[in-house]
Amino acid sequence: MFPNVNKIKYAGPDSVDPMSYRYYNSSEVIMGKTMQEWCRFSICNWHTFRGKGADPFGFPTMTRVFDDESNSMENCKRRIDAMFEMLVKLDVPYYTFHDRDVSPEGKNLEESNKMLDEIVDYLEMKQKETGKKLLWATQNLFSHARYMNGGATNPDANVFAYACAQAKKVLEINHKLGGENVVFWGGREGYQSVLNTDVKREMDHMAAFFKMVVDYKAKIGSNAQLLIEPKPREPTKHQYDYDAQTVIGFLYTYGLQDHFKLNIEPNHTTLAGHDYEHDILVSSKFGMLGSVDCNSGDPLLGWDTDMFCTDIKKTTLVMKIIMESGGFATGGLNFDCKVRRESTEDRDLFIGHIGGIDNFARGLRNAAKIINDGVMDGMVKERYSTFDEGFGKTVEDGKATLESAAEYAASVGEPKQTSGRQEEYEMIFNRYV
Ligand SMILES: [Mn+2]
Repeated sequence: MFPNVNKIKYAGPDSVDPMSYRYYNSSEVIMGKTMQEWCRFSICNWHTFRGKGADPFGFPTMTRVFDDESNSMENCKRRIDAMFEMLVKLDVPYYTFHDRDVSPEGKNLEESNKMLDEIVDYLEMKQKETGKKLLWATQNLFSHARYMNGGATNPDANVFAYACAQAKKVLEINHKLGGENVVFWGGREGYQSVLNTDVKREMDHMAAFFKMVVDYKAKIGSNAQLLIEPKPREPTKHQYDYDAQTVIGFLYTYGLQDHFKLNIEPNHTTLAGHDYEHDILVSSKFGMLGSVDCNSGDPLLGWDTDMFCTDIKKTTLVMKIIMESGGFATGGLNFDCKVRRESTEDRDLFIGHIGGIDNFARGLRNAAKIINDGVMDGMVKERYSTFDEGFGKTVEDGKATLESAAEYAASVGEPKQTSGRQEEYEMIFNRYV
Protein backbone atom coordinates (compact mmCIF):
# COMPACT_ATOMS: atom_id res chain seq x y z
CA MET A 1 0.00 0.00 0.00
CA PHE A 2 2.90 2.34 0.67
CA PRO A 3 5.53 1.45 -1.96
CA ASN A 4 7.46 4.69 -1.45
CA VAL A 5 7.93 4.19 2.28
CA ASN A 6 10.82 2.06 3.53
CA LYS A 7 11.24 0.71 7.03
CA ILE A 8 11.75 3.71 9.35
CA LYS A 9 15.10 3.43 11.10
CA TYR A 10 16.81 5.14 14.02
CA ALA A 11 19.28 7.64 12.54
CA GLY A 12 20.23 9.65 15.64
CA PRO A 13 19.53 13.25 16.72
CA ASP A 14 21.53 14.79 13.84
CA SER A 15 19.26 13.27 11.18
CA VAL A 16 17.34 15.74 9.01
CA ASP A 17 15.41 13.01 7.16
CA PRO A 18 11.76 13.28 8.25
CA MET A 19 11.33 9.57 7.44
CA SER A 20 13.74 8.52 10.22
CA TYR A 21 13.74 8.37 14.02
CA ARG A 22 16.03 10.82 15.77
CA TYR A 23 15.27 9.67 19.33
CA TYR A 24 13.38 6.36 19.13
CA ASN A 25 15.86 3.49 19.11
CA SER A 26 13.49 0.65 20.00
CA SER A 27 16.06 -1.83 21.38
CA GLU A 28 18.15 0.72 23.34
CA VAL A 29 18.01 0.08 27.08
CA ILE A 30 17.19 3.05 29.31
CA MET A 31 16.86 2.53 33.07
CA GLY A 32 16.54 -1.24 32.80
CA LYS A 33 14.05 -1.50 29.92
CA THR A 34 14.21 -1.10 26.18
CA MET A 35 12.57 1.99 24.70
CA GLN A 36 10.01 -0.34 23.10
CA GLU A 37 9.14 -1.81 26.53
CA TRP A 38 8.74 1.63 28.11
CA CYS A 39 6.60 3.06 25.30
CA ARG A 40 4.62 0.07 23.97
CA PHE A 41 3.43 2.17 21.01
CA SER A 42 0.18 1.35 19.26
CA ILE A 43 -1.56 2.53 16.08
CA CYS A 44 -5.34 2.87 15.95
CA ASN A 45 -7.49 1.65 13.10
CA TRP A 46 -10.17 4.35 13.30
CA HIS A 47 -8.36 7.67 12.84
CA THR A 48 -5.44 6.40 10.79
CA PHE A 49 -7.26 4.06 8.41
CA ARG A 50 -10.89 5.26 8.58
CA GLY A 51 -10.35 8.98 9.15
CA LYS A 52 -10.74 11.00 5.96
CA GLY A 53 -10.61 14.54 7.26
CA ALA A 54 -14.33 15.06 7.87
CA ASP A 55 -15.08 17.50 10.71
CA PRO A 56 -18.33 19.02 12.06
CA PHE A 57 -18.13 21.64 9.29
CA GLY A 58 -16.90 19.76 6.25
CA PHE A 59 -16.81 16.56 4.27
CA PRO A 60 -13.84 14.22 3.84
CA THR A 61 -10.78 15.68 2.15
CA MET A 62 -8.63 12.57 1.80
CA THR A 63 -8.51 9.72 -0.67
CA ARG A 64 -6.51 6.64 0.22
CA VAL A 65 -5.05 3.96 -2.02
CA PHE A 66 -6.16 1.34 0.52
CA ASP A 67 -9.79 2.49 0.67
CA ASP A 68 -12.32 2.34 -2.19
CA GLU A 69 -14.95 4.05 0.04
CA SER A 70 -17.17 0.94 -0.01
CA ASN A 71 -18.50 -1.03 2.95
CA SER A 72 -17.31 -4.32 1.49
CA MET A 73 -15.38 -6.97 3.40
CA GLU A 74 -12.62 -6.72 0.78
CA ASN A 75 -12.22 -3.05 1.58
CA CYS A 76 -12.09 -3.76 5.35
CA LYS A 77 -9.35 -6.31 4.73
CA ARG A 78 -7.41 -3.94 2.49
CA ARG A 79 -7.42 -1.31 5.24
CA ILE A 80 -6.19 -3.98 7.66
CA ASP A 81 -3.40 -4.86 5.21
CA ALA A 82 -2.42 -1.18 5.18
CA MET A 83 -2.46 -1.04 9.00
CA PHE A 84 -0.17 -4.05 9.38
CA GLU A 85 2.15 -2.72 6.69
CA MET A 86 2.41 0.51 8.66
CA LEU A 87 2.99 -1.35 11.96
CA VAL A 88 5.89 -3.23 10.35
CA LYS A 89 7.37 -0.17 8.62
CA LEU A 90 7.19 1.98 11.77
CA ASP A 91 8.41 -0.83 14.08
CA VAL A 92 5.28 -0.40 16.25
CA PRO A 93 4.27 -3.55 18.19
CA TYR A 94 0.54 -2.95 18.87
CA TYR A 95 -2.73 -1.89 17.27
CA THR A 96 -6.23 -0.99 18.51
CA PHE A 97 -9.73 -0.99 16.99
CA HIS A 98 -13.47 -0.56 17.58
CA ASP A 99 -15.80 -3.37 16.47
CA ARG A 100 -17.52 -1.10 13.95
CA ASP A 101 -14.46 0.55 12.44
CA VAL A 102 -12.73 -2.71 11.67
CA SER A 103 -15.89 -4.41 10.34
CA PRO A 104 -19.20 -3.10 8.93
CA GLU A 105 -22.54 -2.79 10.70
CA GLY A 106 -24.90 -5.42 9.23
CA LYS A 107 -28.67 -5.30 8.89
CA ASN A 108 -29.00 -6.96 12.31
CA LEU A 109 -26.80 -8.03 15.23
CA GLU A 110 -26.37 -11.55 13.90
CA GLU A 111 -25.10 -10.33 10.54
CA SER A 112 -22.79 -7.75 12.18
CA ASN A 113 -21.30 -10.45 14.41
CA LYS A 114 -20.84 -12.83 11.48
CA MET A 115 -18.91 -10.23 9.49
CA LEU A 116 -16.89 -9.31 12.57
CA ASP A 117 -15.93 -12.98 13.04
CA GLU A 118 -14.60 -13.11 9.49
CA ILE A 119 -12.56 -9.95 10.08
CA VAL A 120 -11.24 -11.28 13.39
CA ASP A 121 -10.01 -14.41 11.61
CA TYR A 122 -8.25 -12.12 9.15
CA LEU A 123 -6.69 -10.06 11.97
CA GLU A 124 -5.53 -13.26 13.66
CA MET A 125 -3.85 -14.35 10.42
CA LYS A 126 -2.15 -10.94 10.05
CA GLN A 127 -0.96 -11.06 13.69
CA LYS A 128 0.64 -14.47 13.09
CA GLU A 129 2.20 -13.28 9.84
CA THR A 130 3.78 -10.15 11.36
CA GLY A 131 4.14 -10.84 15.12
CA LYS A 132 2.13 -7.68 15.84
CA LYS A 133 -0.27 -7.72 18.82
CA LEU A 134 -3.59 -6.26 19.90
CA LEU A 135 -3.27 -3.65 22.68
CA TRP A 136 -7.04 -3.34 23.03
CA ALA A 137 -10.37 -3.59 21.32
CA THR A 138 -13.46 -1.54 22.17
CA GLN A 139 -17.13 -1.35 21.26
CA ASN A 140 -18.59 1.60 19.41
CA LEU A 141 -21.73 2.50 21.39
CA PHE A 142 -22.01 6.06 20.09
CA SER A 143 -22.03 6.30 16.27
CA HIS A 144 -25.18 4.39 15.30
CA ALA A 145 -28.52 6.21 15.55
CA ARG A 146 -29.78 3.64 18.10
CA TYR A 147 -27.26 5.05 20.58
CA MET A 148 -28.33 8.70 20.24
CA ASN A 149 -29.45 8.68 23.91
CA GLY A 150 -26.48 6.62 25.08
CA GLY A 151 -25.51 2.95 25.29
CA ALA A 152 -25.28 1.65 28.87
CA THR A 153 -27.05 4.80 30.13
CA ASN A 154 -29.82 4.80 27.53
CA PRO A 155 -33.27 5.25 29.08
CA ASP A 156 -34.53 2.39 26.84
CA ALA A 157 -33.70 -1.12 28.15
CA ASN A 158 -33.78 -2.46 24.57
CA VAL A 159 -30.88 -0.19 23.60
CA PHE A 160 -29.08 -1.06 26.85
CA ALA A 161 -29.36 -4.74 25.88
CA TYR A 162 -27.92 -4.01 22.41
CA ALA A 163 -24.96 -2.25 24.06
CA CYS A 164 -24.43 -5.31 26.29
CA ALA A 165 -24.52 -7.58 23.23
CA GLN A 166 -21.78 -5.54 21.53
CA ALA A 167 -19.66 -5.51 24.71
CA LYS A 168 -20.08 -9.30 25.04
CA LYS A 169 -18.90 -9.83 21.49
CA VAL A 170 -15.89 -7.53 21.95
CA LEU A 171 -14.83 -9.42 25.11
CA GLU A 172 -14.95 -12.63 23.07
CA ILE A 173 -13.02 -11.40 20.04
CA ASN A 174 -10.49 -9.52 22.18
CA HIS A 175 -9.87 -12.76 24.07
CA LYS A 176 -9.49 -14.69 20.82
CA LEU A 177 -6.93 -12.17 19.49
CA GLY A 178 -4.98 -12.06 22.76
CA GLY A 179 -5.85 -8.39 23.33
CA GLU A 180 -4.22 -7.18 26.53
CA ASN A 181 -7.01 -4.74 27.51
CA VAL A 182 -10.61 -3.86 26.67
CA VAL A 183 -11.49 -0.15 26.66
CA PHE A 184 -14.81 1.50 27.53
CA TRP A 185 -15.12 5.05 26.32
CA GLY A 186 -18.61 6.29 27.18
CA GLY A 187 -19.16 8.24 24.00
CA ARG A 188 -22.76 9.21 24.73
CA GLU A 189 -22.89 8.08 28.38
CA GLY A 190 -24.03 11.42 29.73
CA TYR A 191 -26.92 13.83 29.32
CA GLN A 192 -27.97 17.00 27.57
CA SER A 193 -30.85 18.20 29.77
CA VAL A 194 -31.66 17.66 33.43
CA LEU A 195 -35.35 18.00 32.50
CA ASN A 196 -35.56 14.64 30.72
CA THR A 197 -32.88 12.70 32.62
CA ASP A 198 -32.82 10.50 35.74
CA VAL A 199 -29.11 10.82 36.45
CA LYS A 200 -29.00 8.33 39.34
CA ARG A 201 -30.77 5.57 37.40
CA GLU A 202 -28.46 6.11 34.41
CA MET A 203 -25.35 5.78 36.56
CA ASP A 204 -26.79 2.71 38.31
CA HIS A 205 -27.39 1.19 34.87
CA MET A 206 -23.83 1.98 33.79
CA ALA A 207 -22.52 0.23 36.93
CA ALA A 208 -24.81 -2.77 36.21
CA PHE A 209 -23.38 -2.91 32.68
CA PHE A 210 -19.82 -2.92 34.03
CA LYS A 211 -20.68 -5.66 36.57
CA MET A 212 -21.98 -7.81 33.71
CA VAL A 213 -18.74 -7.13 31.83
CA VAL A 214 -16.66 -8.22 34.84
CA ASP A 215 -18.69 -11.43 35.24
CA TYR A 216 -18.57 -12.37 31.56
CA LYS A 217 -14.85 -11.68 31.33
CA ALA A 218 -14.30 -14.17 34.17
CA LYS A 219 -16.68 -16.67 32.57
CA ILE A 220 -14.75 -16.81 29.29
CA GLY A 221 -11.39 -16.96 31.11
CA SER A 222 -10.09 -13.66 29.78
CA ASN A 223 -7.23 -11.92 31.61
CA ALA A 224 -7.60 -8.66 29.69
CA GLN A 225 -7.40 -5.51 31.81
CA LEU A 226 -10.66 -3.52 31.69
CA LEU A 227 -10.13 0.21 31.14
CA ILE A 228 -12.47 3.22 31.33
CA GLU A 229 -11.53 6.31 29.31
CA PRO A 230 -12.66 9.58 30.92
CA LYS A 231 -13.93 12.57 28.95
CA PRO A 232 -15.78 15.59 30.36
CA ARG A 233 -18.07 16.60 27.49
CA GLU A 234 -18.57 16.30 23.74
CA PRO A 235 -20.68 14.75 22.32
CA THR A 236 -22.99 15.05 25.37
CA LYS A 237 -22.90 18.16 27.52
CA HIS A 238 -22.34 16.30 30.82
CA GLN A 239 -20.38 13.06 30.41
CA TYR A 240 -20.51 10.80 33.48
CA ASP A 241 -16.84 9.79 33.12
CA TYR A 242 -15.74 13.43 33.53
CA ASP A 243 -12.10 12.92 34.49
CA ALA A 244 -9.80 10.48 36.30
CA GLN A 245 -10.89 11.43 39.81
CA THR A 246 -14.57 11.23 38.84
CA VAL A 247 -14.13 7.75 37.32
CA ILE A 248 -12.11 6.50 40.30
CA GLY A 249 -14.88 7.81 42.59
CA PHE A 250 -17.52 6.07 40.43
CA LEU A 251 -15.60 2.77 40.55
CA TYR A 252 -15.31 2.89 44.36
CA THR A 253 -18.95 3.90 44.76
CA TYR A 254 -20.10 0.79 42.89
CA GLY A 255 -17.41 -1.63 44.17
CA LEU A 256 -15.74 -1.93 40.75
CA GLN A 257 -12.32 -0.55 41.73
CA ASP A 258 -10.49 -3.88 41.63
CA HIS A 259 -11.68 -4.69 38.11
CA PHE A 260 -10.98 -1.51 36.16
CA LYS A 261 -8.13 0.85 35.51
CA LEU A 262 -8.12 3.98 33.34
CA ASN A 263 -7.21 4.74 29.76
CA ILE A 264 -6.19 8.39 29.86
CA GLU A 265 -6.45 10.58 26.79
CA PRO A 266 -4.68 13.89 27.48
CA ASN A 267 -6.88 15.75 24.96
CA HIS A 268 -9.86 14.77 27.15
CA THR A 269 -7.92 15.83 30.26
CA THR A 270 -7.39 19.31 28.88
CA LEU A 271 -11.09 19.49 27.89
CA ALA A 272 -11.83 18.82 31.59
CA GLY A 273 -9.89 21.97 32.45
CA HIS A 274 -6.75 20.22 33.66
CA ASP A 275 -3.14 20.26 32.49
CA TYR A 276 -2.17 17.69 29.85
CA GLU A 277 -0.50 15.34 32.35
CA HIS A 278 -2.98 15.75 35.23
CA ASP A 279 -5.13 12.64 34.76
CA ILE A 280 -2.07 10.48 34.01
CA LEU A 281 -0.58 11.68 37.29
CA VAL A 282 -3.78 11.19 39.33
CA SER A 283 -4.54 7.71 37.99
CA SER A 284 -0.89 6.67 38.34
CA LYS A 285 -0.65 7.80 41.98
CA PHE A 286 -3.76 5.78 42.86
CA GLY A 287 -2.55 2.66 41.04
CA MET A 288 -5.21 3.09 38.35
CA LEU A 289 -3.18 4.04 35.26
CA GLY A 290 -3.81 1.38 32.66
CA SER A 291 -2.99 2.92 29.29
CA VAL A 292 -2.65 6.25 27.46
CA ASP A 293 -4.22 7.54 24.24
CA CYS A 294 -1.26 9.80 23.61
CA ASN A 295 -2.76 12.69 21.64
CA SER A 296 -3.12 16.40 22.33
CA GLY A 297 -5.57 19.22 21.72
CA ASP A 298 -5.34 22.76 20.43
CA PRO A 299 -5.95 25.34 23.17
CA LEU A 300 -7.36 27.83 20.67
CA LEU A 301 -9.91 25.40 19.23
CA GLY A 302 -10.91 23.89 22.57
CA TRP A 303 -12.42 20.70 21.18
CA ASP A 304 -11.26 17.12 20.74
CA THR A 305 -8.82 17.69 17.88
CA ASP A 306 -6.86 14.43 18.52
CA MET A 307 -3.53 15.83 17.31
CA PHE A 308 -0.17 14.11 17.54
CA CYS A 309 1.66 15.54 20.55
CA THR A 310 4.48 17.89 19.52
CA ASP A 311 5.17 19.43 22.94
CA ILE A 312 8.42 17.99 24.34
CA LYS A 313 7.71 19.37 27.82
CA LYS A 314 4.44 17.45 27.94
CA THR A 315 5.93 14.18 26.70
CA THR A 316 8.75 14.57 29.24
CA LEU A 317 6.28 14.99 32.12
CA VAL A 318 4.17 12.05 30.94
CA MET A 319 7.12 9.72 30.51
CA LYS A 320 8.47 10.72 33.94
CA ILE A 321 5.17 9.70 35.55
CA ILE A 322 5.06 6.43 33.60
CA MET A 323 8.69 5.59 34.46
CA GLU A 324 8.23 6.43 38.14
CA SER A 325 5.31 4.01 38.29
CA GLY A 326 7.51 1.24 36.84
CA GLY A 327 6.10 1.41 33.31
CA PHE A 328 2.95 -0.01 31.76
CA ALA A 329 1.72 -3.45 32.78
CA THR A 330 -0.79 -4.17 30.00
CA GLY A 331 -1.21 -0.69 28.50
CA GLY A 332 0.82 1.40 26.11
CA LEU A 333 0.99 4.69 24.22
CA ASN A 334 -1.79 4.43 21.65
CA PHE A 335 -1.87 6.99 18.85
CA ASP A 336 -5.54 7.93 19.06
CA CYS A 337 -4.46 10.73 16.74
CA LYS A 338 -5.37 12.08 13.35
CA VAL A 339 -3.48 14.17 10.86
CA ARG A 340 -5.09 17.51 10.01
CA ARG A 341 -7.74 17.45 7.29
CA GLU A 342 -5.43 19.58 5.13
CA SER A 343 -2.68 16.89 5.38
CA THR A 344 -3.97 14.76 2.57
CA GLU A 345 -1.02 12.64 1.48
CA ASP A 346 -0.34 9.08 2.69
CA ARG A 347 3.14 10.32 3.59
CA ASP A 348 1.55 12.65 6.17
CA LEU A 349 0.19 9.59 8.02
CA PHE A 350 3.74 8.30 8.42
CA ILE A 351 5.20 11.70 9.34
CA GLY A 352 2.51 12.17 12.02
CA HIS A 353 3.34 8.85 13.66
CA ILE A 354 7.12 9.23 13.29
CA GLY A 355 6.91 12.65 14.95
CA GLY A 356 4.64 11.33 17.72
CA ILE A 357 6.91 8.35 18.40
CA ASP A 358 10.03 10.50 18.40
CA ASN A 359 8.52 13.12 20.73
CA PHE A 360 7.62 10.50 23.33
CA ALA A 361 11.02 8.82 22.88
CA ARG A 362 12.70 12.17 23.47
CA GLY A 363 10.44 12.67 26.51
CA LEU A 364 11.58 9.27 27.78
CA ARG A 365 15.25 10.23 27.42
CA ASN A 366 14.62 13.57 29.18
CA ALA A 367 12.66 11.91 31.99
CA ALA A 368 15.41 9.36 32.59
CA LYS A 369 17.90 12.22 33.10
CA ILE A 370 15.54 14.01 35.52
CA ILE A 371 14.97 10.83 37.53
CA ASN A 372 18.66 9.87 37.56
CA ASP A 373 19.79 13.35 38.64
CA GLY A 374 17.14 13.39 41.38
CA VAL A 375 17.45 17.16 41.87
CA MET A 376 13.76 18.02 41.56
CA ASP A 377 12.60 14.93 43.43
CA GLY A 378 14.96 15.86 46.24
CA MET A 379 13.45 19.34 46.36
CA VAL A 380 9.92 17.89 46.48
CA LYS A 381 10.90 15.47 49.25
CA GLU A 382 12.37 18.36 51.24
CA ARG A 383 9.17 20.35 50.74
CA TYR A 384 7.19 17.69 52.64
CA SER A 385 9.90 16.87 55.18
CA THR A 386 7.93 18.19 58.19
CA PHE A 387 5.73 15.11 57.72
CA ASP A 388 8.75 12.80 58.10
CA GLU A 389 9.05 13.16 61.88
CA GLY A 390 7.37 14.48 65.01
CA PHE A 391 3.78 15.71 64.74
CA GLY A 392 3.74 15.38 60.91
CA LYS A 393 4.63 11.70 61.13
CA THR A 394 1.76 11.06 63.58
CA VAL A 395 -0.57 12.49 60.88
CA GLU A 396 0.75 10.09 58.23
CA ASP A 397 0.60 7.20 60.70
CA GLY A 398 -3.07 7.98 61.39
CA LYS A 399 -2.35 8.71 65.07
CA ALA A 400 -2.98 12.46 65.16
CA THR A 401 -6.21 13.95 66.54
CA LEU A 402 -7.66 17.46 66.39
CA GLU A 403 -6.64 17.81 70.08
CA SER A 404 -3.02 16.77 69.42
CA ALA A 405 -2.90 19.08 66.40
CA ALA A 406 -4.26 22.03 68.39
CA GLU A 407 -1.80 21.38 71.22
CA TYR A 408 1.08 21.17 68.72
CA ALA A 409 -0.03 24.36 66.89
CA ALA A 410 -0.15 26.27 70.19
CA SER A 411 3.34 25.03 71.13
CA VAL A 412 5.08 26.09 67.87
CA GLY A 413 3.27 29.36 67.21
CA GLU A 414 2.77 31.01 63.81
CA PRO A 415 4.22 28.75 61.05
CA LYS A 416 7.28 30.14 59.27
CA GLN A 417 6.55 31.07 55.63
CA THR A 418 8.11 28.62 53.13
CA SER A 419 8.44 29.48 49.45
CA GLY A 420 6.95 27.10 46.87
CA ARG A 421 9.87 28.03 44.54
CA GLN A 422 7.85 27.26 41.40
CA GLU A 423 10.05 29.42 39.14
CA GLU A 424 13.13 27.51 40.31
CA TYR A 425 11.45 24.17 39.56
CA GLU A 426 10.51 25.45 36.10
CA MET A 427 14.06 26.68 35.51
CA ILE A 428 15.51 23.30 36.50
CA PHE A 429 12.92 21.38 34.46
CA ASN A 430 13.81 23.40 31.36
CA ARG A 431 17.43 22.28 31.68
CA TYR A 432 16.29 18.80 30.68
CA VAL A 433 14.10 19.65 27.69
MN1 LIG B 1 -9.20 7.95 23.04
